[in-house]
Amino acid sequence: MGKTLVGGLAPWLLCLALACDAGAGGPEPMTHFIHDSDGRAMILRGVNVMSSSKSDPLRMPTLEAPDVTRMAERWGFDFVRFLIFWDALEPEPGVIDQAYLDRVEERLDWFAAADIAVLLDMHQDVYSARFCCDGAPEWAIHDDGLPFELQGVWFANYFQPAVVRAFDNFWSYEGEHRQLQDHYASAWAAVAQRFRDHPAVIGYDLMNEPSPGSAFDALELGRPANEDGASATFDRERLGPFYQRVIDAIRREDADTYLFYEPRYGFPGAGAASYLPTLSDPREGEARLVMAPHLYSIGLEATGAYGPGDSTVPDWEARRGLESGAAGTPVVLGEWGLDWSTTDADRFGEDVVSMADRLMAGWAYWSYDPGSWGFWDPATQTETGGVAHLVRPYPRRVAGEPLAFSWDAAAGVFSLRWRGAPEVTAPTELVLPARLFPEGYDVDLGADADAASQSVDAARGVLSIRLPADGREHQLRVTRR
Ligand code: IDC
Repeated sequence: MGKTLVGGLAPWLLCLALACDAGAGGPEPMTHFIHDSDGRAMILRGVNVMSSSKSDPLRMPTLEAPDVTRMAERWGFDFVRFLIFWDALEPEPGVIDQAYLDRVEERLDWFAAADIAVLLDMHQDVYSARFCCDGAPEWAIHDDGLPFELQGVWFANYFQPAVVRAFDNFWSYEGEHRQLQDHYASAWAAVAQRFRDHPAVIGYDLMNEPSPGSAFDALELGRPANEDGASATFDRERLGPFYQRVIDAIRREDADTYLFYEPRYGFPGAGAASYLPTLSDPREGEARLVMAPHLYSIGLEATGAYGPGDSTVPDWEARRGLESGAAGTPVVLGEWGLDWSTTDADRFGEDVVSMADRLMAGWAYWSYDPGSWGFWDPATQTETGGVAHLVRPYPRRVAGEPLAFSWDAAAGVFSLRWRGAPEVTAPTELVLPARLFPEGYDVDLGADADAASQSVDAARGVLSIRLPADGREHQLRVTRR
């Protein structure tokens, strides 16, 4: 055990010590997965639901039950990252609004009925609604009276003095506002107490894009990793201990739900290093911690073009691959997204989805909201260009250990390799969205053909394959007719 851990850490530490390029050596696919109650590895693919809830007085998304069916049946999704907000949850210190959780639960029931797994995401943008966006309740803002001037681009507000100070006060657990983190952790514990047995809920995303406040290093991108820098100090001394406090508080209520944590807000989303310390899961048995980073190309966002030299995706793949390997966690990309009307949107979209397949990582696209970032653009009354990339075959459940999978859209070929597990008897399930296979498909299971039994859920486009449970390696190919 000790040896494996050191073995896993060594290349990562070496890389930090040598400040080597994250791309050196080539990324490795994941070897850790989330498992369902049948012991199958879960590859989660879906959407964020939804930005519209940020500005809704009841903090609910503009989503109806038929949307949920559509997600599963039309797009082939089995995963939703559902936004919840501290200000709705704990409107007064120590008072949990159970009516808010009732509204959340109503939506969770829709997802459960569609067999969509839900990650509850405690969302914040720019600390709080007071400063433009969403997150903390009014009583949890301590900005020491510093100025705030609303900026045109939402994320520029992160650098306003009042916002920076509000974050600094939140992070300073040894300072006079330590009750902020205690409240935050207790609010999470209340969510866990309420939803630990809900069949849709797979995980809790502890905080959306935790911003380092005054520790934000604006010049970090492009520099080699620096263990002594402000970002590393923030990750080690602020963010890591904060996550650990929240993890411990949730685990007092809920031993089993997966806990998802994000690198700090800023350049890790574009491929820079995270310096988070290894977190510990106090549950009995295997840890259930998941790294849930975001991915956005700064170049694409800032200039509307994805330059040929943009190394966001390979940098991100290498960093997150090494970090998750060292931490022993699966990776689920909690957010990635783009405006599909921008130049080179197709190239970026394809780079991300094929990278995620290589890593065998899950993802939640940002977002299900209508518009040019989403699936349906009301302005043009058409599906966006994103649909061609987002609707894609994947193995939603694997009876054993996934070894590799890929989709060749031009050839119409999906391939999967996995190693069976003697104790897992439930079937492997592939999502093969009907729109990609208008004339159907052929399944080639090679040597396993005779032993396999297959069944299809046509409404959902899910093919289930049952093989005798053993520890052998299997391989299949699905070919479009
Ligand atoms: C964006 C919404 C946008 C809204 C803004 C602020 O798309 O309509 O004005 O939030 O509330 C993130 C955030 C996520 C952002 C998203 C896209 O987690 O909340 O949504 N994004 O900008 N981080 C990077 C990008």
